Amino acid sequence: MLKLQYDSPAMHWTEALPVGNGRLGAMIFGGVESERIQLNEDTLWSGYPQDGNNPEAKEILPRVRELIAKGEYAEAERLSKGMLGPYTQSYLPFGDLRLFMEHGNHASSYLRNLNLEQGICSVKYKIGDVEYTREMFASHPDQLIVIRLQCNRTGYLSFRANLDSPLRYETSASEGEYAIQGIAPVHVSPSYYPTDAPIRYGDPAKSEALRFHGRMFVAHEGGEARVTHDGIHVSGATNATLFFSAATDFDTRIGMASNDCDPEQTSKHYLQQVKHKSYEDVRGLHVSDFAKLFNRVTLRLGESKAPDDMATDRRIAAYGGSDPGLVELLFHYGRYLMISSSRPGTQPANLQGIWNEHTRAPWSSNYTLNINAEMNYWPVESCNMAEMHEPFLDYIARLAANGSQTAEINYGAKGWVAHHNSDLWAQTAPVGDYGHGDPVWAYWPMGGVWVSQHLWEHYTFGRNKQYLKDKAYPVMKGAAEFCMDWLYENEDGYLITSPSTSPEHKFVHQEGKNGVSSATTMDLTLIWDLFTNCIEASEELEIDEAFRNELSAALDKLLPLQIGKHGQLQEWSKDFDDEDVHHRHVSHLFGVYPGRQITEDATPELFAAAKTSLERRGDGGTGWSLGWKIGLWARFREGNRAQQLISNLLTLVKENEPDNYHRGGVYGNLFDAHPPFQIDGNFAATAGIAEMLLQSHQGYLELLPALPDAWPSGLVTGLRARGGFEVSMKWTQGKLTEAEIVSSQDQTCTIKCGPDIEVWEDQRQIKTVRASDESHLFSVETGKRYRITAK
Ligand code: FUC
Repeated sequence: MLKLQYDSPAMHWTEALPVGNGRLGAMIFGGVESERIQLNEDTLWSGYPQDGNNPEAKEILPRVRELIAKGEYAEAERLSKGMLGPYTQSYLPFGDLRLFMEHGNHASSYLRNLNLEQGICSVKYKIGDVEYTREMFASHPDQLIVIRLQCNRTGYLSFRANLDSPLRYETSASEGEYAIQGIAPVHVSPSYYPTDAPIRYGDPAKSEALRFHGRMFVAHEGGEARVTHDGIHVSGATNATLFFSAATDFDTRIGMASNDCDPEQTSKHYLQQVKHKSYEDVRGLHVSDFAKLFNRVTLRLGESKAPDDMATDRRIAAYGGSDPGLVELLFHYGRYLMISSSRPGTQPANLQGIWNEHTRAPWSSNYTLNINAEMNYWPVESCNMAEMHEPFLDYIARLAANGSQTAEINYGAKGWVAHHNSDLWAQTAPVGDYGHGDPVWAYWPMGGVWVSQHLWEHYTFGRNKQYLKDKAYPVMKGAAEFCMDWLYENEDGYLITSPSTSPEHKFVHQEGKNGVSSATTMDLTLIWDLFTNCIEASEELEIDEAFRNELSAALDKLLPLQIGKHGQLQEWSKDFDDEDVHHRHVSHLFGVYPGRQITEDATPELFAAAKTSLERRGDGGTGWSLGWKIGLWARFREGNRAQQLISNLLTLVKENEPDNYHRGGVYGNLFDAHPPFQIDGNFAATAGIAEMLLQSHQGYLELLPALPDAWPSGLVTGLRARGGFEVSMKWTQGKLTEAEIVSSQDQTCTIKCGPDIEVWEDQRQIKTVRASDESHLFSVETGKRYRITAK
């Protein structure tokens, strides 16, 4: 069984176990006498829609560009602070559901686990000879968090359950239900912004802040239950089920609070729906919903020596690269977390997915667009969770709507722009409190360009033309239109961006260290990617020929990427030295992964230079940085190196370890540790492992491109590839033995893999392809299964 397991309750939040239905999240501690279930609702953020656009930006811009052209970077940087806007708002905790058990704390035979396939967290222990069990899950079909308590002796279950919150709230008891309601702050400052009044509440009568409401009731067998001002009291029962429901008044359709979304009514509605159902029915529905998604992909990477009952935190501590089962668990955990934090209609997974206990969470637990928000969604297409992508794709449309105003007001530009950070309100203005932030991170107008890659990837994996036409292409085109206005010709006739930063990393020049210059490699590769995707999209749709030609012409004039004095792919348009050669961001390697501009076939010199850059960066970095490097080494077809990065990520980080910008790992609950906790590294690891097994960014399927020696035999089923393919593979002694391919449409399929292969349709062999053949090409029909055997 795929599970995380422990033999004691969580002492810290990063040891607690997450469940979620995309909207509601819970972190379960598993305490014996007092249980804490920390709650989240994904629309509960501080603030309200505000105008952060800054018309002064366009006054300042020409002067900044001039200074950069003259090499006066320090002054350009100082001036560019005037182009900034407000910080984003913060993702908030909802509260805590607490259980106070009336059996004390002296337990034996304690076990706690999280079943990844079923999405159920269980706790089991004995008090004397009486065995107590708890099962907890977040049901997507019923939109509830469900807590089942049971004991194996009639009448021995007695407890109280209540709710509280770090936000302003009150509780009440009525109609046999216990409720909590409150209001979010109108403003929460980022944790890194020093201020005396970081959390501000508005006047509750007039505030535009979000209202929240949560409620629960109990169904029990035996004994009695009462609901009072201090919670739900159950005494002398044998089993009891608590159903918890919550909502805010955020209206997804309009992107703000609305009277049409009464959180009390919504919460009551979901509770009402479940009242006539049995626990078994609710559980059954949840398990079938969850397992259906989870079981789309299976993975076996070899035999593990870890004992079956070994606690997961100890297993992480013992990992030395020789426990492929733990890598399987890490892979599946990313899928588990995605299914639990991003469902159609919910908000996209933020820096912490949906799980956050802090009112001032690290980096506001927001959407950080210069890597982290995109990274969250790297595994969704390849790992067969395409519909989990939808919240992010919908959110990009909201960014595009706000971003067209920012483009107009800040830059007088067409199309739409987004910058470094965003939030529930889809802020598109730069952050930095109008001059507080350092432009090296706060000034980065490429957010819209990067997120647009996701619109295209969703199409290229799924091949739904209607989606491309109606949803993806118009937004991609808007991002490209902004770039067409933003790019300008330098004195050599090349198109460049300016001001331009390589996110968060400074360069060293004669007068010091700065972040702002022109035409960083990241800008150029992001724009190449967007323009190329727009060109291919407009060709597929047979529309917009004139615009397509403009984009092609612009691509031809983009400043070429350059190789620097160390043989590295230059990060900046001049061959500056790095502020920190081991810096966590590897932005200039976007064109290798997740982009597709730099490949061995198309650009061999740049590909080699990019590899040199990655060598120079080393194998360290924050959790998410390690995750990115897994995917990059996979693209370089260096399986052992990718495996080394997985091992580095599987370093146990203790809760009390301080924030670290150089070396990450995972916590006891396998959450990615920057540190602090940040979920993107989990998702990048899952995506990176898939990338080691299957690649499709070059117009063909490459089977097992980066298999490490540590996984000599194994199998994977259900991975997806661009072009609309689903692929399963088996290998032994490091070589493919068998594969199966299903296509979502009639087309030709091109395969690249080590050995000679035979292609079978049913029992009929349709083709033999030798490894030495130019193209491994065969025709496929929609929905048919093609078996490939290696010779
Ligand atoms: C960027 C990164 C940090 C962190 C933050 C959320 O600023 O450089 O490491 O991940 O985003």
